[in-house]
Amino acid sequence: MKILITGFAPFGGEAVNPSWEAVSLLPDSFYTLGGEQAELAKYEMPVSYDRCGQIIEELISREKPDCVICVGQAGGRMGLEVEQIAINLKDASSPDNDGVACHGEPVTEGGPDGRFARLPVRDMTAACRAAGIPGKVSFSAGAYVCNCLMYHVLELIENRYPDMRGGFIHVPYECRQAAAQEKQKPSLPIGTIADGLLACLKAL
Ligand code: PCA
Repeated sequence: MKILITGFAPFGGEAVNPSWEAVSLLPDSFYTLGGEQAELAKYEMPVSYDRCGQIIEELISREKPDCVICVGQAGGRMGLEVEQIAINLKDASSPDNDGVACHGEPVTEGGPDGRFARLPVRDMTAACRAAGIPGKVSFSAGAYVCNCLMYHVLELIENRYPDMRGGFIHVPYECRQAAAQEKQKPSLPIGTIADGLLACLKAL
């Protein structure tokens, strides 16, 4: 099985994004819990509403993966969160890294309001917790660029790649980011975030 996995570039004034840092620590190849060999193709995504859809489309057509897992930072969350749903909405107080701000626009004009992950979200979070790392299913990926990318992936699955699986995992701050803030925020060491991601992937 080939898995296309992406993390995001830093945004919002942060020096690092734990999603990309953790993805880059993952092994290139491993065995799933079912004994299947999995190969990873890793890419860093820009934090851009307008470009993320086209880039993931190009990556999918180049890599021809069996599964697409996009990973992003969700500062303030306690553990890894496997997203159940992407919504057809772009709405956030902060602009993206291209300076684009969205306040209530759809990801895709005329698209369905929501699209469910094409992943075993419960098995993945259970595997994460079994590895000793906090994880849960989340019912909101927000309405910023992560949700936008997840919506695009699920739209591509529905319209062009019906046999492909795909979805999104949010990760918390890594410890250095939390340590830089005076107000206490939950965080995990970057190696632990990577271990949690690998546990999730092994449940595919
Ligand atoms: N997190 C943001 C966008 C990029 C990232 O890592 C989000 O949750 O939308």
